[in-house]
Amino acid sequence: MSQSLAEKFYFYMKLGRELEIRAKEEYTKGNIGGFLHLDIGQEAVSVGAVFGFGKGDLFCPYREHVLALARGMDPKLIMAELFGKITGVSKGKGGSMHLYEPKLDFYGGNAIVGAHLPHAVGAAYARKYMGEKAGVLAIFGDGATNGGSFFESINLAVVWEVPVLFLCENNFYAIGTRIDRVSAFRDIYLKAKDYMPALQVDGMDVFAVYEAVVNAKKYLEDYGKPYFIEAITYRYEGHSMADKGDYRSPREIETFRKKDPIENLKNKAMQMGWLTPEQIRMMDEKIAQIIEEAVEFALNSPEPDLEELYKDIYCGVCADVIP
Ligand SMILES: Cc1ncc(C[n+]2csc(CCOP(=O)(O)OP(=O)(O)O)c2C)c(N)n1
Repeated sequence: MSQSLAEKFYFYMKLGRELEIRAKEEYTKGNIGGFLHLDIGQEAVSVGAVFGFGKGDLFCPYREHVLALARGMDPKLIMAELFGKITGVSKGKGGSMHLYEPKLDFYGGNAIVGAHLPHAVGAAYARKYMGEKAGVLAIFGDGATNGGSFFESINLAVVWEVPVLFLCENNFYAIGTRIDRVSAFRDIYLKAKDYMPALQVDGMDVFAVYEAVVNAKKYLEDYGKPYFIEAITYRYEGHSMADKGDYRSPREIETFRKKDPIENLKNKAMQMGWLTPEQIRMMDEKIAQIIEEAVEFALNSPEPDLEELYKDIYCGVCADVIP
């Protein structure tokens, strides 16, 4: 069990990291424009959460590349979306913050901080109403927990008794603002503790995140009510490509780099005999090839036609009625 999980976790965390390292490079070459928020350092939360949750709808913030990969989105479609190409998962019209694939129950990528939390509550209400048990996973940053939509969402989730797992990635910063300057609570889970079961987990340890989410998912399924997890993590890069992140001390960054989630997993897996150096080498090779193919695919894909501007704006009946 631990062996196959370790393999899966390593593969997706490393794939996520390499995809983002390459995306950063392509951004500086001018092949990617607009916003680009990297998850580097936070991969254990994304991968542990998606695999721990299993079946169910996902509502994500704009830092969602690794979440999408773990959910099964094709790296080629992700890279093409970052490049703004028509072959991208959102036809090149969304970019980095708007990866979206209903076939994977992956409902974004949302650029507005905390805006997806009410969506998640609504979706969970609908699923429960239809007699489905799976529930909904809503992921967001610590900054989002200072906004009204967060408190409205946790409140309604309790009042309506809907199965949402609220998972906060606490990386201590909302852009350049450190948590203690804007939040009355440094431990974010305390904001939800009086509403629902709420706990804190080491977000640099993929097994810890996975286990916590598996337990939470069981609670959602058994009781049909919400649950809260705060994962303590860190982003190594700036908030986005426009931010160097130099408001943080080198010592602070170094402290978290020493807890690197991928290195830690690798060392633990080798110590425990779950993975051999040869298996890791083979996965690394495969990942390098996947990234290369994704970039080739994105580079060789066309941009959307101008008429695409008028498509995918209205849905269903409106699309037929409104020219
Ligand atoms: C409603 C809203 N207010 C402000 C912004 C500008 N903004 C973009 S990201 C961000 C910080 C959010 O921080 P956090 O929720 O901790 O997520 P992280 O970037 O750390 O993953 C802000 C304030 C926004 N996009 N939406």
